[in-house]
Amino acid sequence: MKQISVLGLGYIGLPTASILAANGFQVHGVDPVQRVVDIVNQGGVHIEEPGLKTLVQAAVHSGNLKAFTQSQRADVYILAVPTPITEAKQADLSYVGSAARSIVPLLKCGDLVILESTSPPGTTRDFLCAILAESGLALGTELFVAHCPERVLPGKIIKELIQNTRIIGGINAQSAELARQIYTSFVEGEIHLTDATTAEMVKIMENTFRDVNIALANELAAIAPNLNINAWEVIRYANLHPRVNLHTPGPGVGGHCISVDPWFLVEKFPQAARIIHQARTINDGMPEYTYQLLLDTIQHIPNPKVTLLGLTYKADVDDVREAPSLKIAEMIRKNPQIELTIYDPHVKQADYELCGLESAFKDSDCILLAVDHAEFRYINPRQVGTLVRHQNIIDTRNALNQKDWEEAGFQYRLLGRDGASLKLRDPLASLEAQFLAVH
Ligand code: SAJ
Repeated sequence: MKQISVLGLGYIGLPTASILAANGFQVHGVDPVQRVVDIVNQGGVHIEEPGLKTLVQAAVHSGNLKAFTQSQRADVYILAVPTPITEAKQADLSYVGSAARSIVPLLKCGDLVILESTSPPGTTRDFLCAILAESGLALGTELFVAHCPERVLPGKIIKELIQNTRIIGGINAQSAELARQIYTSFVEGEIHLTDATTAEMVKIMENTFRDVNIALANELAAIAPNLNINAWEVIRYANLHPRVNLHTPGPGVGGHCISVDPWFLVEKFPQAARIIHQARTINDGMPEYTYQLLLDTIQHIPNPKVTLLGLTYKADVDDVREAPSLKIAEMIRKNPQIELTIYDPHVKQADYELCGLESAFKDSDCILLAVDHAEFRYINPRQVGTLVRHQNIIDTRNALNQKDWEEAGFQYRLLGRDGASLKLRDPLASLEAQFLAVH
């Protein structure tokens, strides 16, 4: 049985390492953070994801999964490290680079290296292979290399790791075939083989499709109030058509994937990637749009206190990376007139001081729901009504029952139906500004 090293024990690496261990492989999980390594070796988890704790516990107790801070010799190396973007919206491949360099001295003839991190097209063939070539092994005959992008949805990672279709792109056919042999051990979905650059592009286009579609929904959300109609209702009815799948508007697109990956194309192909760039700009402008909706709601209240519900990048996760609510909170904090309290039942550590539910509502003048956590649907509007100073609530995710809140005396405002005079960030103006800033 082959030994596998998984580099990076985050949202993708840890579940992947655990599933491989549960399927009988000897797995070394590698992460530079000692705390992460210690937690995993005790059978624990450092991130919130349904089912992950049980899986890690079983993998560690079986003796098949051990975590280390240093790269370990193996037969197969899976790189599952972050590929963020810089301030200038350029891909930061430094984590891929250092993970790859750390295994170069360990590589031997016949080994397989798989990159799972979402990467700009050409990364595997050009960037990764150039580093691995330092091993002296002939790529494609002595050392095999493939890109197998992760495609799982946070919140459903374990289920999707097993059930989703996988696309494996090799630097040659043999590399792809060897990678397939690893994934067939746990993937129940289909496995398709292609070249590495196509696999990279498939993954980026999946997330770009979603980003452009969300931008379209956000445009609709800005149009609908001017017609005195509800964007959410338009979406619901349009989606009854068999070939329409409009996404939903919101306070912005967060996370480490959809708000990042489309930039990989804009950076490489600024002239061609026009719609992609505009969609990014519209979605990046949504926290600002939401903040305007808030100001519009509280304009007549002196020294208002605002309660922000939700700090994570989406519902029912604990991940705050690129979260639109962080940006909204920042804008509120910069306004000396407004006092801010934040409540999020999923977030344990953050740069912001979080409150308990009751103290978050106490004397509030406006509640702003920025994340549709399941818990928020069970908040009792009548109880909240006794705590607040003014009964205003803004729902940016169409998550609450309007009737219940109105019956309890609240003024309920919905992003996509209210705020007729508000403007989206001008995509063309900022397109030009960003283009000049980057190039
Ligand atoms: N959002 C909207 N409207 C929508 C859908 C999402 O505003 O209709 C917002 C969310 O609130 C969130 C952001 O977009 O802020 C992204 O959330 P998401 O649930 O769409 O996606 P992620 O980032 O959690 O996971 C995506 C998934 N990609 C696709 O569905 C095409 C996942 O399958 C990928 O594996 C993951 O990116 C990744 O790692 O790349």
